[in-house]
Amino acid sequence: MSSEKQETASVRVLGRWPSPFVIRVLIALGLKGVDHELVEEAVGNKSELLLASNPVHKKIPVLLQHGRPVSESLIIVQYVDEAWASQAPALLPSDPYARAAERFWAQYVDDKFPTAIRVLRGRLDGDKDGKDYFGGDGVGYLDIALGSHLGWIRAVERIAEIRLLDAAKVPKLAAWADRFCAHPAVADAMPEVDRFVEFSVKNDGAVKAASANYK
Ligand SMILES: N[C@@H](CCC(=O)N[C@@H](CS)C(=O)NCC(=O)O)C(=O)O
Repeated sequence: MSSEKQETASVRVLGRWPSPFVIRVLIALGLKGVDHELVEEAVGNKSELLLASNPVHKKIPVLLQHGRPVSESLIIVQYVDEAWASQAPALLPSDPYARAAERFWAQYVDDKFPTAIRVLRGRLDGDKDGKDYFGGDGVGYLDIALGSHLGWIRAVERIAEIRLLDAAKVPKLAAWADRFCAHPAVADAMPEVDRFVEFSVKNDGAVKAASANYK
């Protein structure tokens, strides 16, 4: 086994598949081509490993590399970018100012969803360069922060029979969402909409919670 292989074989993510925060981490690892294992946490019964790995927040996701834990999804995505810096693509720009701006908007997504969608939609509409992604020509940090919610957004659209990303009303955002979800690394990491819908039916509260977030 090459040293690179040993390096990547030892990455585990403590999580649960429906969590957008977990999906973020899986997308980042997929983009970097890092072998990893998703260790599913049981609902309502936090594992000893989770409690020991993230004793402050006790939340998923946690990334474990050689047993060393990294918590908080946005911090994990940045960690993945830096720990596998030699593997393309870069998720954050190299320029410190541009990096700060990406991190600012990603944090805004977490703090002010869904206002953030409206603000970022405006950014896409005002983009004269016609870039494919917030990160430029490829999927980047901010794309991952926002795009990780698309599975749930689409499930809510289907269940509640509403259009949240209507191509007639928000063509650039809708096109971005389609492009993002079709990206091979995203498609691998993002569960099918049907799975979210099925999960919602089985867990009555899930879709109500998701609708409140996304509407
Ligand atoms: N800010 C955290 C949010 C993570 C989060 O909210 N995780 C939820 C699942 S989606 C969780 O672990 N909840 C269990 C709990 O709050 O005890 C991140 O970005 O990683």
